[in-house]
Amino acid sequence: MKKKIAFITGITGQDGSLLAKLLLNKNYIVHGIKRRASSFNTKRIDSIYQDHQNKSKRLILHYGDLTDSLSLYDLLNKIKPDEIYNLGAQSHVAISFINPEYTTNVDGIGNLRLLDAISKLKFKKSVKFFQASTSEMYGNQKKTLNEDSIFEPVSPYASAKLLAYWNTKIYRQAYGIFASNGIMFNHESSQRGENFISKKTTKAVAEISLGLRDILYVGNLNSYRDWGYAGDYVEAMWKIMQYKKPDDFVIATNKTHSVRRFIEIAFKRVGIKIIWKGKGINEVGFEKKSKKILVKVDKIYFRPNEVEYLKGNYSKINKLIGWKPKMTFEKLVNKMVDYDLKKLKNK
Ligand code: NAP
Ligand code: G4F
Repeated sequence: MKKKIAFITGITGQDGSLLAKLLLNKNYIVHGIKRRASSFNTKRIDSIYQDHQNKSKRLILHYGDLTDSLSLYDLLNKIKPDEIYNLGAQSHVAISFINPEYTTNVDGIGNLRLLDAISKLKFKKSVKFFQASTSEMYGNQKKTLNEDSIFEPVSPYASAKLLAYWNTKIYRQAYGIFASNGIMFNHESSQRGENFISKKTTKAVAEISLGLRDILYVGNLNSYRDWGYAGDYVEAMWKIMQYKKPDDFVIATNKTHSVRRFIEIAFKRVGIKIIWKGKGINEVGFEKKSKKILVKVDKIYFRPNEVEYLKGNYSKINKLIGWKPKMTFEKLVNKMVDYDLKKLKNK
């Protein structure tokens, strides 16, 4: 049987690397674009790298960028993929306030470049397209969110992603392209970027417990996120692409936890009980036993606009596709702390 061909943007990122592994296990041929960088940016996929000279290789990397229309079109035309997963993005919300134009170019127009390229391909009707949409598009509604909830983005990242979300729907309707949105709530893993709160916390907790660092500095302790496991979420992406028709699906856990709770659980894993004292930017977290201050708030990590509360409802994908998250929140935090501890101990 002919092997399926996938094309992944963002293959060097958290989700892209996990998805590439999933698809290789399913016997796909996987193509991905990596950005030119002055130092190697492929560490998340080094374990699955296959030599260019290997005739039967199933992982093929190309230099590419979501800001470069013609090269995207050329690659798609040559590779003729069955499935395209658009995971490439400037994915940090706080940084989108600092680099808004760039974020809009990559996250918003990047999606349009791909969709427009697909619409010009002879085989456009046989290609499937997945867009990595985000719960950030909902903004501040402080209620459980599903596919029928309205969107009220509050950051340049979220508005760029909303542009991509709508164009995915528009190209589906206008050209009959199989184009689906996964509206994903936060998902983490040991492979998460180090400036997101989950990885930043678990790495700092591991370092503090080994005496390699004194303090974890954070921003808003009181925001809530619906945190799931990235391994479960890439499974959902693949399932959405195998569904009989294109559609939009919330991918979430139906639960929400505060940043404060995340930090408490991470410290608990290394035997430290955190007690909070003070208010606002003067709040600190100290170890109950030693009274040592281990967590401090720094206003540099606050955003000009904050999404205070996110909680999704995954009923639709569960009912139509049979997906549900497997990993619990506490298990996820523990797994991330354990990974960071092991990595430091093996250094
Ligand atoms: P990530 O770890 O930040 O990975 C982003 C990927 O995009 C990296 O491979 C990055 O390349 C690549 N990229 C950045 N700019 C690019 C450009 N101009 N052209 C081509 N590629 C570019 O993000 P993630 O957590 O895996 O998330 C995957 C996708 O899901 C993103 O679109 C994100 O916005 C979306 N999403 C994520 C979550 C979440 O909680 N993780 C939730 C909802 C939606 P480098 O490695 O070279 O930087
Ligand atoms: O980990 P975060 O930076 O993730 P955020 O902003 O929720 O965005 C992530 O999830 C989105 C889906 O909802 C994705 F679309 C997006 O690409 C990304 O993957 O921040 C989580 C919360 C925020 O409320 C933030 O203000 O943690 C708060 N926070 C508190 N202190 C911090 C910090 N965030 C970061 N990054 N660093 C801090 O020191």
